[in-house]
Amino acid sequence: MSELSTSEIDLSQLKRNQHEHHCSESVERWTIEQIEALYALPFNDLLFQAQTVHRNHFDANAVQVSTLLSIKTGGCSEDCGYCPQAARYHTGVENEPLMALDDVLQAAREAKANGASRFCMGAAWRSPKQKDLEPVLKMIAEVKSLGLETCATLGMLKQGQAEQLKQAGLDYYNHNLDTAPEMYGDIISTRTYQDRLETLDSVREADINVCCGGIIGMGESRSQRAGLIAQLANMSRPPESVPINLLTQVEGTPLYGTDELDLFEFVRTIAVARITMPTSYVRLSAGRQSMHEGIQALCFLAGANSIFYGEKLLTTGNPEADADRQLFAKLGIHPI
Ligand code: SAM
Ligand code: DTB
Ligand code: SF4
Repeated sequence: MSELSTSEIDLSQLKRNQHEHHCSESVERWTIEQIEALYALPFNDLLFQAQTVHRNHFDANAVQVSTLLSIKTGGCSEDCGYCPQAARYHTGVENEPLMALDDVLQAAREAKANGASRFCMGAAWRSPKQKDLEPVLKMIAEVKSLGLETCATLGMLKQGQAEQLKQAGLDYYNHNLDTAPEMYGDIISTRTYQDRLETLDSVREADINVCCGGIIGMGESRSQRAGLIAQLANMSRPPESVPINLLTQVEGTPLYGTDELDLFEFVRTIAVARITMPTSYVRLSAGRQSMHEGIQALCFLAGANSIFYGEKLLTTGNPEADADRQLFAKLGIHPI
């Protein structure tokens, strides 16, 4: 049990934390104990705090809308225990070549016509080879010229690659920490937490916005969920975009069959991310297909203000665009 009483995690504490954030690069803004104390609040108190923080920084009825496209699917050499695209697991996902530029642009035009403001291109690579990066740079430049924000998630970056992506017009790079440091080795063995932090540093140094979050529902403890949030919130600059994914269990992956997370715990995680990262967009990411509209509405109340929009994530399903339009209309949410 945490020794902090919940009254210590009040809004004045939050304000102090935010102040420190602007004054120092090295302050540990959030301890795991403080984050656990947020998790332990009565649900309504937690949501009230999160919504209050949210309203101080954002339009409470605006949700950013991104569309994902898997530009290179399957056949990945890594062993991420959640991922249907790892070649070593038998999930039915085939190894496909990099998509042709015209097909990517067609998908981007459709995403824009459907109301997306950002187009995220994902590739099942450990790290892009230079010969693979060249055509992706072209895709980024062309997608950008359609008037969309661009995002890419291509794995670890080597020296100089982030700069090339920036030059091509990349607005955001997605690279997730996925879980708390002490849980990480149980999920992935083919690259380290430190590798991930180094890629994130290169992205920052190249002046590309950072999109970084994780997955919950992988069998972690609440304290480990708090550990992931602490890693993100204590970055010298927290990520501009924080995707919170609920594990989508895919048959054939090692994490298939993990006990399902209580969805109120998912909502709590969104609220805790919102409170600890007040100026970041918090994205309600994978897993929406297994969430009733009521749970999604609670996530928006808890401060989620971004979603993936369109029938598919990378290889798994996402709610129909029509269903999302209706949900937004019912909640009076406008897409941005
Ligand atoms: N290969 C690159 C990498 O790993 O950085 C980019 C694509 S990878 C699929 C992007 C992220 O998707 C992962 O870091 C993970 O957080 C998320 N993801 C993958 N499979 C998932 C699943 N089954 N459920 C939830 N999130 C998942
Ligand atoms: C992120 O955090 N979630 C997205 C995106 N970044 C690339 C991916 C979710 C993938 C879900 C499993 C799949 O569709 O393959
Ligand atoms: Fe490969 Fe990325 Fe999937 Fe890991 S998450 S197996 S690196 S595609």
